[in-house]
Amino acid sequence: MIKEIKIEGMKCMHCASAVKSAIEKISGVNSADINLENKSATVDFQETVSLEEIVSAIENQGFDVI
Ligand SMILES: [Cu+2]
Repeated sequence: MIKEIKIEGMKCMHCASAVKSAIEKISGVNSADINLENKSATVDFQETVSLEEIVSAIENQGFDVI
C-alpha cells in the first residue's frame, strides 16, 4: 500500500535523505519518496509493516510526524 506521511522539521536534502534511508531500512518497505516542499514522505510498503514502525523510524531521526 502507499501512504503519504506528513513530517515536520525537514530543512534540506540531508534531512530528506536521512528520513528516506531510515524508512527504506525497514524490511517490507518498497520505497520512500520525500517531498521537501510538501513536507511529506510517500511510502510504498507491504502489509507486514505497521505505520507505527515507519513513524518511529522518522522520529528516531529527530523529526515529527504530524
Ligand atoms: Cu537538513
